[in-house]
Amino acid sequence: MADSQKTLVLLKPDALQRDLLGQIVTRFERKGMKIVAMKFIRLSEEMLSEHYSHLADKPFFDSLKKFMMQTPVVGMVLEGYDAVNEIRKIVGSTNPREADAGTIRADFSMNVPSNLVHASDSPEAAQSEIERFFTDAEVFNYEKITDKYIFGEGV
Ligand code: DAT
Ligand code: MG
Repeated sequence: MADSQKTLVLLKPDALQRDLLGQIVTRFERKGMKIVAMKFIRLSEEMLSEHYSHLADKPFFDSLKKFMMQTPVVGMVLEGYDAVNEIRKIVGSTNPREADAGTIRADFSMNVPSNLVHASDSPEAAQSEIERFFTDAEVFNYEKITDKYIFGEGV
């Protein structure tokens, strides 16, 4: 998997409450993204203050953190070509009503903060977010029999 990239995804409390975990994971799987880490995470206020530090001065900062602590979230690390951009494309724009049809946010949600999914927005953010939520031992390197079809140069 030369030049592949890793990105961090969180399936938010609304995804869990609405029984959409499977459908969302399926969208990443069907693209060919490899799930290299996955677990439940109970987010703390400290973790969220770091994770959403770019929003610290927004009026919705506290309610956003409360929303994210309502239930555990599902954290995932996905690997594939241009994973950061490709996953953001599949997830769609922040405001679900501005997101393109066919994206997760447009197809399954209508408002913020309940837009179902977090996805890293740059390779730098992906690296620090993966380190924030996962240890090295929790991120797996493994081969799948489909790798040559998905990541190879043709068959
Ligand atoms: P994204 O999640 O697309 O990377 P972001 O980093 O700007 O977007 O914001 C993080 C989350 O904060 C977003 O997914 C939902 C919430 N949010 C953003 N804008 C908001 C607003 N105006 N009111 C309430 N929540 C908002
Ligand atoms: Mg963001």
